[in-house]
Amino acid sequence: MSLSSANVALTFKHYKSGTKPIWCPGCGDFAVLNAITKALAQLQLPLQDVALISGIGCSSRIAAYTSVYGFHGVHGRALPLATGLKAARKDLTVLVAGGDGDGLSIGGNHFIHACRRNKDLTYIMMDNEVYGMTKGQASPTTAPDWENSKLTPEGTGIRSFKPAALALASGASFIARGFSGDPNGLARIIAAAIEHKGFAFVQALSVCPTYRPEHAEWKEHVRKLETGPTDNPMLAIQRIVADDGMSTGIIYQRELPSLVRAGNDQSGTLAEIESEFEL
Ligand SMILES: Cc1ncc(C[n+]2csc(CCOP(=O)(O)OP(=O)(O)O)c2C)c(N)n1
Ligand code: SF4
Repeated sequence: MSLSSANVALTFKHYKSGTKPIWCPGCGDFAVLNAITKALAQLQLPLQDVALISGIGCSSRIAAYTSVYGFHGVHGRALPLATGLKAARKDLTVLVAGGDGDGLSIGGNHFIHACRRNKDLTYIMMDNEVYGMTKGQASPTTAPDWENSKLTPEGTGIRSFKPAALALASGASFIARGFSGDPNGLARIIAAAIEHKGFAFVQALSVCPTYRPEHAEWKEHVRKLETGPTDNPMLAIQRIVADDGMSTGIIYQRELPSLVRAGNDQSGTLAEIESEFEL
């Protein structure tokens, strides 16, 4: 019997697997894990109705730390895995999580197309502006003047992506930003993202004390957005470009069509899906 059907109120602890995370002390990913599990508890989603798909990176380990269905995939391929799962199992709430490297370097092409397809997925990008797992290389969100003495001694000299702008230009229908230093605020954003029908993108600023210790300063700069969400893309892009990337809240939310062809309900029982592959 599932916990929910036994009428037990689920707390965030029910959504944790009990496996101890091996993240470094102070890693922002602990707070993102708390925010995701709090959001699931807020929505009282039955454990067996949720799946969390991730790629590879420190942040992508998160799938193992929750008790919902999980798939720790390959680097940069979390979104196509999740898209396939959602196509086959429309009834599941599908969350996707990973790092800025996973989602914007090797997985960048999948990111823009996932936004465009607008499938009902919640994508949480844990943005620490660095490749943590492989020991501190610059990522697509690293500022051009970040001097990593060993690898990029004079900075990359390459302009960084603004993930929210990229998501908007690519067609995402929900765009928000949260911060590991405010797990309750991040949980509320993730809950709203899950409830949104369509592709919801949440950029979770997540500190990496090991390779970006200067991000301890983020807590001085992060602030709440002064405005509520808009459904006007022109207004949204103006707000995103005018901002320094440190404002948190829901930036943009709009109802947009999803990639599901009319009359082609892609869901089905396992037996029905299996029968499609019978020779
Ligand atoms: C195909 C492939 N290429 C490269 C790697 C090496 N690799 C593992 S994690 C990673 C980047 C991790 O950075 P990010 O996604 O930002 O996550 P973080 O570790 O910072 O949470 C890379 C390049 C890999 N595992 N597979
Ligand atoms: S290297 Fe950075 S991102 Fe990876 S676990 Fe340590 S603090 Fe977290």
